[in-house]
Amino acid sequence: MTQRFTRRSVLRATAASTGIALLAGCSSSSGDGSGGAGDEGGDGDGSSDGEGTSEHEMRDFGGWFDRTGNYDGVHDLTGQDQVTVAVGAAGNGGGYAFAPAAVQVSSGTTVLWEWTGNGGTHNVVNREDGLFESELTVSEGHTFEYTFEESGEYKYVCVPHETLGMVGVVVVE
Ligand SMILES: [Cu+2]
Repeated sequence: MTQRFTRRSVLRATAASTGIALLAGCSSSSGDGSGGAGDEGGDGDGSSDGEGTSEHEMRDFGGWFDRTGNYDGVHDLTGQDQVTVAVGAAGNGGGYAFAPAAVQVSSGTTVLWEWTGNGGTHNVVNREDGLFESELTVSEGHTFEYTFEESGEYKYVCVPHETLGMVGVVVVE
């Protein structure tokens, strides 16, 4: 069921364009099962250099991210009660990105979208299923949250900037 074997080559290609961080996680393959993911702490503001050993599987989602310049694979953030996604992160020609654009979480996880204040007015809209729709606002520090209970893939967009590639997905396992 897992598709891990494709990841290595994909990561290599990705690293060429996004730089550094991705290489760290994929070279050591011996099972050090303990604790890799606990990278809280030192959460400096704004910098978008990867989060250590996150796995970034480059899934296609039916072309969902074809216009999304900042899509860098699915960030595996499973096992956390809450996950934060920036709204108005740098990307797509300005502050027109969700970051990370794609996250994988465990069921029961609350995703918290937090506005950076950059890129103008944004919102977070799950149009496919109509499960959630945030306010349309520019306010830095504004937050919107939704708790995902059922497994599936939940695509969402920023309506004003969708055509620029400001879209995202939450994968719930
Ligand atoms: Cu937007």
